[in-house]
Amino acid sequence: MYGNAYIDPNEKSNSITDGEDIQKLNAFESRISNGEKIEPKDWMPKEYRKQLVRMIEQHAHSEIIGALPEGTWITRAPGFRRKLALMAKVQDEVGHAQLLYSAAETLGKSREAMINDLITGKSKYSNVFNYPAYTWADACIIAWLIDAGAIINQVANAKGSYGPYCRALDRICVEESFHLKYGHDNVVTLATGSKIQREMVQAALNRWWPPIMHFFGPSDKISLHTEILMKWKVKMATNDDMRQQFLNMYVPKIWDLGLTVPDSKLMKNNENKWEYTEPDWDEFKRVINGGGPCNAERLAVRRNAEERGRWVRQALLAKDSKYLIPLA
Ligand code: FAQ
Repeated sequence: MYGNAYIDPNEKSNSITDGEDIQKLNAFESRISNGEKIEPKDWMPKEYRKQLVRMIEQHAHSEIIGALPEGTWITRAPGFRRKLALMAKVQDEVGHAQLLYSAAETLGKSREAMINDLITGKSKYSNVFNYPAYTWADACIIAWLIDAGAIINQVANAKGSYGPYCRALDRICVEESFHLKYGHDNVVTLATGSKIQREMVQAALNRWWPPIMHFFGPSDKISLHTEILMKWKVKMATNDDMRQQFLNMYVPKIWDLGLTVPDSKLMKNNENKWEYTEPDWDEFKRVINGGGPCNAERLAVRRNAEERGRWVRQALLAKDSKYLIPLA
């Protein structure tokens, strides 16, 4: 049903386009520079397929794992309206994972293989979801600023070259824009509330700032994949450009609320660029490789869900299932 077979990510190659048919490669690259979309059955270099599977799969994992820190606040959200809104948001995030797993499947890797790579710790997912949401304010900062970062990334990449990923991102961005408004409304409520509420939201912002700075990926100087992904229009902005865009859009909004950013070096320079303390990339590497405060807990939840849901998947796949037609 889908495109060619999945390419082994461990395969060794000297150059990323080694062994490719040069005419096909040129035609592929000129389609991309003309702004055409590449579709699952179209010819594509192995490396393009491999990079897309890696990136879309990590994105899908980030959405289902990303549902967990906020999910723990559904029962404790202040007031019925906020519970309903949070429940809808968390449900949306899981839905985004479904869209993204489907997009990745078009490249030939099965959903079972992806889930298996997640729960065995082989695949990565976004650094930010390996931190705890201690208070309601943490859940609000996630919904405002993490969603804001995600939108910056996704709006850019939705204009990229791979059709199924771009179409999934278009839909995701629409839903994320509601999340952003919901998160902003919650943060405004806390920042304009009592002294305790203001302190609580400031403390949450202080906790989340370093992971948010990491969220856009390592600086361009040390990023591994940016060059080829930009060339093939999978990524439409570099990690540093996305970080700058986020700072441009959200630092003024944070300051407007009377909150402070926990970085004494943060300022705009003469070239209208933000300067900031270089994020701690050792901490980033530790967290994305399984050593963050919540990695083990997050994967344990997914493993448990996988085991408990096995009978449902088996029942759905059983050939001789008899369906009961419910009485009216
Ligand atoms: N976390 O060479 P680069 C969301 C890894 S969705 C973990 O620069 P690249 C919705 C990277 O994979 C959030 N790992 O990589 C939501 C690579 O490792 P590898 C997710 C990271 O691909 C909101 C290595 O570092 N969004 O939040 C991270 O060119 C609220 C080298 O890095 C996406 O996935 C990171 N932050 O650029 C849900 C968007 N950054 O694979 C619930 C799609 C880098 O070689 C609540 N992805 N790494 O072992 C992308 O745009 C890109 O993959 C980047 C990284 C920009 C994330």
